[in-house]
Amino acid sequence: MPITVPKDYTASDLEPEHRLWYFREDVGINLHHWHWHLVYPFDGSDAVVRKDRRGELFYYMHQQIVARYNFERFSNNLPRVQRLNNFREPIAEAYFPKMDSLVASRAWPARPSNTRITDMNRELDQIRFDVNDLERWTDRFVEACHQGFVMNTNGQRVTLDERTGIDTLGNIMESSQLSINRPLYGDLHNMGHVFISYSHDPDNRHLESFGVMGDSATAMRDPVFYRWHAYIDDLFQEHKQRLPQYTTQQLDYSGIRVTGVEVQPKQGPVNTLQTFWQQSDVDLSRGLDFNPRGSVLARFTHLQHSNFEYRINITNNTGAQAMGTCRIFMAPRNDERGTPMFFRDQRQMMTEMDKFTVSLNPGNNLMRRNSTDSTVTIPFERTFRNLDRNRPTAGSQNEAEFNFCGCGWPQHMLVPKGLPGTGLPVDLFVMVSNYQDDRIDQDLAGKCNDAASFCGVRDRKYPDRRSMGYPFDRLPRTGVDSLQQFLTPNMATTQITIVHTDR
Ligand SMILES: [Cu+2]
Repeated sequence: MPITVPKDYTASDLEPEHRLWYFREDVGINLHHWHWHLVYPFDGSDAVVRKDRRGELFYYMHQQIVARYNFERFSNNLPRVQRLNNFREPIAEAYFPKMDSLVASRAWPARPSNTRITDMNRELDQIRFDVNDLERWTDRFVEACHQGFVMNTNGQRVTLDERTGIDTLGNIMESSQLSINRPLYGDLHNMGHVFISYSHDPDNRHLESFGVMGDSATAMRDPVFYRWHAYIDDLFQEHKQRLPQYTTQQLDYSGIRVTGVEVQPKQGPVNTLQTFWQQSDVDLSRGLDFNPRGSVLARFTHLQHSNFEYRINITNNTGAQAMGTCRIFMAPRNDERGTPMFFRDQRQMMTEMDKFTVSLNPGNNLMRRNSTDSTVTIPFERTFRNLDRNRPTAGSQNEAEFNFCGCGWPQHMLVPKGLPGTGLPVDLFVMVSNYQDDRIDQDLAGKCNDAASFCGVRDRKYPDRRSMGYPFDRLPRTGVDSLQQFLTPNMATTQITIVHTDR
């Protein structure tokens, strides 16, 4: 007998933020986030923490979460998420997790509307920080971005260059033990989580533990997670905005033209994606600490979409075989007021859908790619796999690889929810970049790399030499105000719609 997780168990429709319950409380999304922080810990043995571009991946994976969340907000007639940029202001958004009434083995404290974060002094947890600290760390971070360098612990300047600057800043921001100067730059992102998670009991007088924001397995359930990360992302943009803009020469791939792109769902009209609700049963017995052991099935409702295929026409006029990297993104076409978005805004909502290598014959090529092959996602069965089945020996390399394979955006959340009726208007974007500038030569045999865009590859280099989020990670060249104006011949866009059926 499965335990049914009701659709509306944490709030009612009196709370507008509750419209996004299906995203925030999605078990798969939370599993992805937990796995990500598990395989990219911020402290521990150096061999585990010091992974290729891990600071940059911290920035990029969370930037993409905020982009996707904003997408979903537009699907629910809500405006973009507001940055939590004033630590002295009460937090309007409340969250009452209620997980104890389902399966969690401890009570997760709630945060009522308009709670403020205050100076923290929890003797037992040995946590003592002031709100001032967050403000000081913010200022130092922004100062580094504006000056273009950070100061290491020997008082030497380290330039924030185009290639490694974002990685340095990612490790400072989180912060990880790789931070170049923890005494100076502090621990902004993590402590923000901690401040919010103890906002109901900052000095432990009520003997209450931390709320959901204090654990990577549960943090994404809380609306404030996205306000916090919108703020973190905005700070990274202080650096990104100062990098040289990509020139048309850098963006283009001479001789390669993308002449058309469309999406064809399994059923239904071309260029229309369908979303709907689905009920699934998963075994949650691994998360429970009571006896007897055995299956504990939970039946929950989640977003789903019908699978589809990208069809991309590419002309190769180089006269020889050519290799390229196909990069697919999408973003809402209009803002929350219904007016077409400026490129500056739209680029930050560009949601990565897929990225793969293509081999192009001279002349015309039709590339077909299934949505289930996306390099940001892992299959539904992997997200909800049984962790006891085929589990390698504890502590072995194989076990580490097994754990790593659980990292990846859940396939059922690849397509943002649509709007009913005429649907949500979306710009689909495709680019074929020059493989010579993208390639990383390495052996990936036996490695999980199907969600490499968000998770990298364990103990290997990030399998794309470009900046993460390329070509949308920087401000556009002068004169570019719209996506159309941004395009070089090796790029194309198509207007598609996402239609949601509320059943
Ligand atoms: Cu995170």
